[in-house]
Amino acid sequence: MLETASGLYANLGPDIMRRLDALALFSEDGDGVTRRFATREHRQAAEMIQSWMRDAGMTAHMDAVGNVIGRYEATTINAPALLIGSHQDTVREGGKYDGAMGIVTPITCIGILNNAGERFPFAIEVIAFCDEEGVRFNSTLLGSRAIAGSFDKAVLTTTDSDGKPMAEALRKFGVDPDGIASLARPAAGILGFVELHIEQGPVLEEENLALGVVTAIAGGTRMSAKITGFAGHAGTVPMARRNDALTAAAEAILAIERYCSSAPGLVGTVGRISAAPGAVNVIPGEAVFTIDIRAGDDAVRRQAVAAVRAEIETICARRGVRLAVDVFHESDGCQCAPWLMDQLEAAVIAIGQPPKRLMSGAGHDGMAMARVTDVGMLFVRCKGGISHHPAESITAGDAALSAQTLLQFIRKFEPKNEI
Ligand code: HGY
Ligand code: MN
Ligand code: MN
Repeated sequence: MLETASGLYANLGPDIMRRLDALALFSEDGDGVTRRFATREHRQAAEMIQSWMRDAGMTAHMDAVGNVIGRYEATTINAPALLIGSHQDTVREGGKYDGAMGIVTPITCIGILNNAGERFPFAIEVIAFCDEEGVRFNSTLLGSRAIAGSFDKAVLTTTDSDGKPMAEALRKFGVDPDGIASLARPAAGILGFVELHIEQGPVLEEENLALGVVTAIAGGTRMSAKITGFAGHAGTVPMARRNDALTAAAEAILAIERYCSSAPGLVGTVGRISAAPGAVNVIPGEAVFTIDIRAGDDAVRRQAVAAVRAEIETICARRGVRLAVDVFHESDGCQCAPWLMDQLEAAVIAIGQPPKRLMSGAGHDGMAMARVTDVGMLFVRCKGGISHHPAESITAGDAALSAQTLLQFIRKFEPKNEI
């Protein structure tokens, strides 16, 4: 790849877009991209990522949880590493860029550094995390938690929708879950973690900006609510005598929407619901739905979770149905490290883009990585702020700008403490 007088690399944007298109082919059927943890598609994507890493001058391997890790050596051996990465899994029928952008771009950047023979006093590791979305087993951040030393081995017994336990799925996938405990990285060998990600919101586009430096990642709570009523005949049970689990769930969902509209920065979503027995002429005896509540302020989120639970309890008691709530994920918000924000922002300015700081409403692997190292994030504009949808879209021009920023950041990177 050529560096022109203007400092731009010919084909940088199109090269990144081509790789993102290639990765998107590893998808289950349906619209958009569906690549779940420990599946054939995960394996195929991981192999392609490893081959790109090797082409870029890195050593590459898959670890015991299914992360792919590429290492670009420093000028000396055993130097500490700057970690850069994002996740290779997707939501169901998601887009091509959520996660993948933050894997493909750093690999492409390292290919450029390698071609130019540039090495640094620190190593660079690109990590393609195995599962950030938590689609298959409901537990998120699996890959980053393993590396940060907070992987809870109890999740290995959780099952997917086919009843397969995670440990068994991992063995079938070809990795050894007994090795996960030893993936935890000592903080001493890590200089920081940086993630490039699409914004997944409308702020940058509305302000006509390509790039933004993330200040903090909002925390989130995920719950499953099960309402048990009494199934019955849709034609014979009078309306006043029903214990309909689904109408109770409907009222609960509206209460969640109402409460979560009451504070700035607070959001609540019911993304999945099922009713049983599930027939046109049977009053639902059971309704199960998920609740996702997030806020930039952890105290606001905790208060919302408590208030929403209390309100649903009241609704269920009035309607004569039973409620059971299971909190299956809870993550506090995470502040990005000021020194990494400053260096990312300096890189944005150096490539001629205006500085902008914003917070992330979406969750990211940095939330887990913050336990072991300082975290920084760079957002790139996406069309209409659309994400978790097949219509997710970015431009090749913005991809090139984000890669140039990352290159600039790496070249000027100053660890917080002397190596
Ligand atoms: O759901 C999230 O915030 C992220 O996209 N995993
Ligand atoms: Mn996502
Ligand atoms: Mn993501």
